[in-house]
Amino acid sequence: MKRALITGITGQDGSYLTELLLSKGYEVHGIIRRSSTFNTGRIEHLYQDPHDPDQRLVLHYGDLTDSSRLVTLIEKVRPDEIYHLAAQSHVRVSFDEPEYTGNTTGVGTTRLLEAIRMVGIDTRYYQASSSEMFGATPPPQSEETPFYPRSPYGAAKVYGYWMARNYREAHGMFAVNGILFNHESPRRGETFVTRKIARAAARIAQGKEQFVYLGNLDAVRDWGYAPEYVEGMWRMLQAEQGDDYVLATGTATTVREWVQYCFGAVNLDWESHVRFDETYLRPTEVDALIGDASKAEKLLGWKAQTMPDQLARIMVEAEMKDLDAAR
Ligand code: NAP
Ligand code: F7E
Repeated sequence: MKRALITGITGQDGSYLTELLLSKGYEVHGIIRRSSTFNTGRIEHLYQDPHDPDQRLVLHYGDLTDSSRLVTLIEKVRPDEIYHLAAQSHVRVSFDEPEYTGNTTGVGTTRLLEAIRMVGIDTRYYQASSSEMFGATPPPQSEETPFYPRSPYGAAKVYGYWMARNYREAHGMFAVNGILFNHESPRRGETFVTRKIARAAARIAQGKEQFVYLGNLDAVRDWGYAPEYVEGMWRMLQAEQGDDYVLATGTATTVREWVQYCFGAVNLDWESHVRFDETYLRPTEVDALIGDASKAEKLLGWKAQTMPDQLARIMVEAEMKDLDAAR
């Protein structure tokens, strides 16, 4: 039985990846942060009693800022595959907390890579790199596009990208960079723009709120569906050698168009409900991200299936269902 270790198992991608790996027969180990309230909501449906002799999902406390814990965990679990997904992943927040973002999203990667090297296991490593690394470089963006990050988050991810590549080149590690464009789902954090808007459209349709406050409506993003992207991560680690791949839909959607899709799904006129709040502007914005995923299609047989208009509908319907269930 293959054994995987996932950092960031409680996040959007961690939860879908855990479902995928369990369905493939893996034993899955996940690192969770100690917190005073439960942070395991996204994987609650997968929880297995530690007393179950057939337990295949095991959770361990740990943190990206704690090197010695990463060493003891790698030593204990000795995974065949490591998916490094944990990060302070919010771009706007990274301007408020640049040092913390650098420490977790950037140096946290080095701590993990170094823990693997110190323990000396032969494992395959996935680095959650991001289209935010391209930043100001105009689209379309591929594996060959130069990086020009526009936030502390983007800069931290560029550092993590090069550390993963360096461990591949310097130490012969099977290390992969998945350069993923925005991917969304009903499990997306509530403060990312797609979920925020889908949630607001549903709540406004049900009379729970009247307005949603947003920043820049002109930004262009390439929004795909998260469950398809975790399949791509897995495929990257099954390849013959470690490499770097872009995953994206190749489509361009503005925030304004996303608003139109979501409000359209509940038959509302968006202009009556959307208000501007400068709090949501960023000191430096990434104007346009549109990915070219042809390498992943050619080498991994991966292609995005769900396009942004369908995705908006999926997310609004999920919000409506949750509101109905809570009644
Ligand atoms: P997410 O929902 O924000 O999840 C982040 C995960 O990291 C959570 O499990 C979080 O734990 C954990 N974490 C944060 N700080 C930590 C720390 N100091 N120690 C240990 N764990 C920590 O992110 P996501 O959307 O699933 O994305 C997964 C990865 O892909 C991230 O690295 C993100 O930067 C990257 N990425 C995402 C996208 C996207 O569009 N979603 C695109 C490109 C790259 P808690 O649950 O306790 O907060
Ligand atoms: O913003 C604009 C905002 O926060 C998208 C992360 O997963 O994807 C994500 O980063 C756009 C930006 O995602 C609001 O200015 C307008 O242009 O949903 P977001 P992001 O910054 O693209 C990348 C690939 C990652 O790697 C990151 O981890 O929407 N925008 N008004 C707003 N954004 C937010 N959050 N809230 C607003 O009210």
